Amino acid sequence: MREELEKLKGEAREKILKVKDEKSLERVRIEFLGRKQGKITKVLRSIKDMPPEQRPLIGELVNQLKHQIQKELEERKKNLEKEEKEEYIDITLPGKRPLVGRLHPITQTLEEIKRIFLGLGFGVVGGPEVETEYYNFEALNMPRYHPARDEQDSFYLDNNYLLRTQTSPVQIRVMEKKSPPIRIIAPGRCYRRDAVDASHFPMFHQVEGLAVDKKITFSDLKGCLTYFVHRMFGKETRIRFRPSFFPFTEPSAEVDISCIMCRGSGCRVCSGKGWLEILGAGMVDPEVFKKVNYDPEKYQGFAFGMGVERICMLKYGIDDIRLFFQNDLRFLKQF
Ligand code: 2NM
Repeated sequence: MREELEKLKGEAREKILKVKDEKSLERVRIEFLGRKQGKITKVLRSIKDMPPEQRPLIGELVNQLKHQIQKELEERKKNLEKEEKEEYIDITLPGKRPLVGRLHPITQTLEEIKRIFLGLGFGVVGGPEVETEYYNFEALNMPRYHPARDEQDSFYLDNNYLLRTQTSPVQIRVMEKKSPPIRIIAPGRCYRRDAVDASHFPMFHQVEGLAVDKKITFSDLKGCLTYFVHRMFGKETRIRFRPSFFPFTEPSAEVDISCIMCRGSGCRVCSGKGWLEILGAGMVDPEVFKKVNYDPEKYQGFAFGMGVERICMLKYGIDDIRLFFQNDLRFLKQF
C-alpha cells in the first residue's frame, strides 16, 4: 500500500509539473482528487474495506498525500498565472497614460498675476467672502443710498451680512490693522446678482491692489500697471488711461490695453475699437483714508481692481465666461 501511494505521489508530481496551462492543471486535479473517479479519492474510499487495525495508519498516509497534492496544485497554478502575465507584457508598446489633472485656467491666471505683483514687492492677503455692509460699501465711500450701489446688486444674507461684491473690504481690513507703508494685492472670489450671459456670472474672481505711503503718485500707479501689462500680455502691448469714476478713488481711470488680437487696428474681439478694457484704478479717495484713521494730508495711495476671468479670456481669446464653470474637460484640457 505504501508503495502504491509513493507511486501515485510521483505520478501526480510529474503531471503537475508538465502541465502548461490552467485547463490541463484542472484535468490533473480531477484525475487525482476528483470527487467520483479521483485516484486518491478511490483509495480513501477503499479504506473501509481494509482490516480495522490498518485503517488509521493508511487513512493518515492517504490524507497526507491528498494535502500534499493539493498544495502542489495550488503552487503550480500560481506560477502559471504569473508566467501568463509576464509573457503578455510587451515592453515595446506605448504605455497607457494616466489622466493627469491640472490647474484650472482661472487658477493659472491668478497665480501669474500674483507672481508679477510679488515681484514688485506686493504681499498677498485674503479675507472673508461674507462681509458686512460697512466693509463692502460704507468704508469705501458708498453710503446706503449712493447710486453706485445699484450697479453692484448684491446677495444679502441675514443681519446685514452680504457676499462681497469686490475684494476691497480686504484692503480696508488691512489698513485698519496696519500703518503705511502698505503694498498688497487681495485676490479672491466675489459675488454679484448679475444675469448670466457671455460676460457675466454671479461668481467671479478679482484681484485688487493697494499701495499706500508718503508721496505715492499717479505716476507710480501708471508705472506699476504698465509693468504688469507688459509682463502679462507682452512688451509690445500699449496701455492707456481714460478718466472715469469710482466712489473710492479720486481721480479714477479705466485702463485699456491695445487689442491683443489685432494690435490696435480694430477687429471682432475689440469691436473695431483697437482697445480692450482690462481694469479700473485710481488714487485712494481721502474719504476712504479717513474711515481707517489715516491722515490724508500725510499719506497717498493708489488702488486698482481687475477681473481674473476677463484677463484670462483676453489672454487666451475665450469668448464666453460660462466655459470656466461648466467643468467640460474638452475646454479645460486646452490650458
Ligand atoms: C477698483 C478700481 C479702483 C480699490 C480701492 C480700494 C481701497 F480699498 F483702497 F479703497 N481697493 N480697491 C479699487 C480702485 C478697485 O476695482 C475696479
